[in-house]
Amino acid sequence: MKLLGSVPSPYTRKVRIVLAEKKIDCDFEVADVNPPENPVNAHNPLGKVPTLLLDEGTALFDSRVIVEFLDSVSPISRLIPDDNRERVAVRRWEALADGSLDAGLLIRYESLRPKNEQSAAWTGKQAGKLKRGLAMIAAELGDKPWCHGERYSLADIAVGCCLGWVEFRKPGGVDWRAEYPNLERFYGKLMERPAFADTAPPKA
Ligand code: GSF
Repeated sequence: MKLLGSVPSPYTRKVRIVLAEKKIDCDFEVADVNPPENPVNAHNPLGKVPTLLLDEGTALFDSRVIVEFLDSVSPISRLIPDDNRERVAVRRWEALADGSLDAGLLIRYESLRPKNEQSAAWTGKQAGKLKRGLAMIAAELGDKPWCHGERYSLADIAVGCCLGWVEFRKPGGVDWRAEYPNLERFYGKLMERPAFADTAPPKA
């Protein structure tokens, strides 16, 4: 198996953390998806990372499909519960974290366009989504040790990748550490895990 990804990509980080927690061996190849014609297009028409190449040739995307596949191939450290209601709760956390990130990425992509083409209204709309997303994450986590239930799961991984990337890129100047002490505590605890520490985004 080979994972096409990039180090700063938060969705790639989610997959790399799942691989590490589940002790699954996988090659990692850095792929630059910035140019319209890029090496990922041949495997994934969307030209996005992460994309996972299976040994028999199938390419899996996006990160949600990849992590579901990885969790099912090894019984070590199950990260997505079997029970329907529990699974939906964990995947809802993932949708909240990934959706907040999606808004953050749109802010960043907009900021990279020529200044005179940037829309303050568009950026403001995405910033609203990101801020409401983080507010919900902080409120639903509260003082609990984990996002869902009594144990570490994909919910914590997804939220941690969202926090790590928002801190790295600071889209719209959002600073969750200043606003939410519980998220600071939570991210600090996640970073004690080698899977998190080893995949941290580069210092901005
Ligand atoms: C999002 C992947 C994505 O936007 C997933 O895998 O969960 N829903 C997808 N990846 C970005 C890189 S990133 O993580 O910052 C990407 O590939 N962008 C290139 C593009 O053309 O959008």
